[in-house]
Amino acid sequence: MAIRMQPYGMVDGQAVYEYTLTNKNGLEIACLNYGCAVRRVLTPDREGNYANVVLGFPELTHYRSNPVYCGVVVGRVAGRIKDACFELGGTTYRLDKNNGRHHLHGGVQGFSHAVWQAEMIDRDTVCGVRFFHVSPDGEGGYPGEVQTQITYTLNESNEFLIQYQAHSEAPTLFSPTNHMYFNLSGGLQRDILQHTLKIDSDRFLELDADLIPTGKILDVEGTAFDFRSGRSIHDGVISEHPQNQLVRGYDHAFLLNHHYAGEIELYDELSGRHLMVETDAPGVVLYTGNQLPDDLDFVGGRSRRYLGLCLETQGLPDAVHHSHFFSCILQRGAWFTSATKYSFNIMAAGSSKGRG
Ligand code: G6D
Repeated sequence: MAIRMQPYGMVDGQAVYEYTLTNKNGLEIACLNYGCAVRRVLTPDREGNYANVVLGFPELTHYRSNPVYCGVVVGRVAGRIKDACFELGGTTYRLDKNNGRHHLHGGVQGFSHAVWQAEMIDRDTVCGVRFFHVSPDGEGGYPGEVQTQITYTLNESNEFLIQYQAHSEAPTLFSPTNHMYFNLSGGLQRDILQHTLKIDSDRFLELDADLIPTGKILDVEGTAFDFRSGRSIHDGVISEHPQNQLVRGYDHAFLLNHHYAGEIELYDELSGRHLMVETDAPGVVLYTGNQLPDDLDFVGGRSRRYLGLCLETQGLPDAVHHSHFFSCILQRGAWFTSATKYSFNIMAAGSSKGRG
C-alpha cells in the first residue's frame, strides 16, 4: 500500500490537496479534501490495461463550480427536499432553494463545496484519508452544529470503503452520499448505456415532474426498473414506463432488500470490469447522467448525456416529508454511522447473467 499527498490548489486561503491511494495490484484512487471529491479510480480491464473508471475534472476550479456534483460527497442531505423547507420539533426551517423552489444535495455551501480537514492513514494492508468537517448551526438552513467524519480506505483486495460518522448539537437532518459517476469502459471510451446493472430491490420511489418523491412506492416487477437479474441501462432509455420517460433513463431511489450481500453489481462486458457495491444504507439512487451537459471537460473527454452513472447509497430522498420512509432525522447527541464498500474486479467474457 502507498499514499501520497500533493498540493492541488487553494480555496479562500485554505489548502486543497490531492491524496493518491495505491495498492499492490496497481489499483489507484485519487481524492481531494475539497468536497471529499474522488477524481480518479484506475482499475484494469480483462487485458490488464489500467484506465480511469470515474468522471473527474482536471482542475480545482471545476470542482468549485461542479453543477453535476461530480465525485463529491453531498450533504447534509442527499437528494431533493420539497419546497426547501421542513418542520422539526414544531419549528419550520427554510433551506437554500438551489434547485428551482426545492433544495438539492445540501444546498449552496453543502459538503460538496467545503474544504475538509484531513489526516492520512498509512498501514500495511490499508491506506486512506480521514476527512473532518464542522457544519455550523444554520448552514444551508439546517439546525444544529454537525461534526462529520468521512473515512476513505483502500485495501489489498481492491475494496474501497467509505465510512460516514456524524453527530449534532441539536436535532437535524442527515443523509449523505458520495456522488461518483462510474464508467467501467475505462478512460471514457464509451457511454454507460451498455453497462449491465443488478440491484437487489423490489421497490422504487415514484417521482413527480420536479423529481420529488410523491410518497408512492412502486413495484419493479414487469418494468425496466427490475434489476434483480440484471439489465442494461439502455433498457431505461427506451422504456415507455412514465417514470423512465420523465427522466429519460433513471434518477430514482431503490429500496434495498438486503445489505452487505452483493446487493448492487455493475458490469461492462466489453472491458470485463465489474463493480460490486455493498452498503448498510436503506436505499440507492440510480442516476444515469441524464442531465449531464455537453459543456464540461472531464479528464479523458467532454461531458455528454449518459457518460457516467451514479449509485448513491443513502436514506430516501425527501424522507422528512414522508413518515413511511426511513427517517433522516439525527437526534441531538446521537451518532449517525453508515458505510458503503466498492469492490473492483474482472469478469471473464460471456459471464454476465443479466438480461442486458
Ligand atoms: C440532477 O436529478 C439529478 C440529480 O439526481 C443529480 O444528483 C444531479 O443532477 C447532479 O439534478
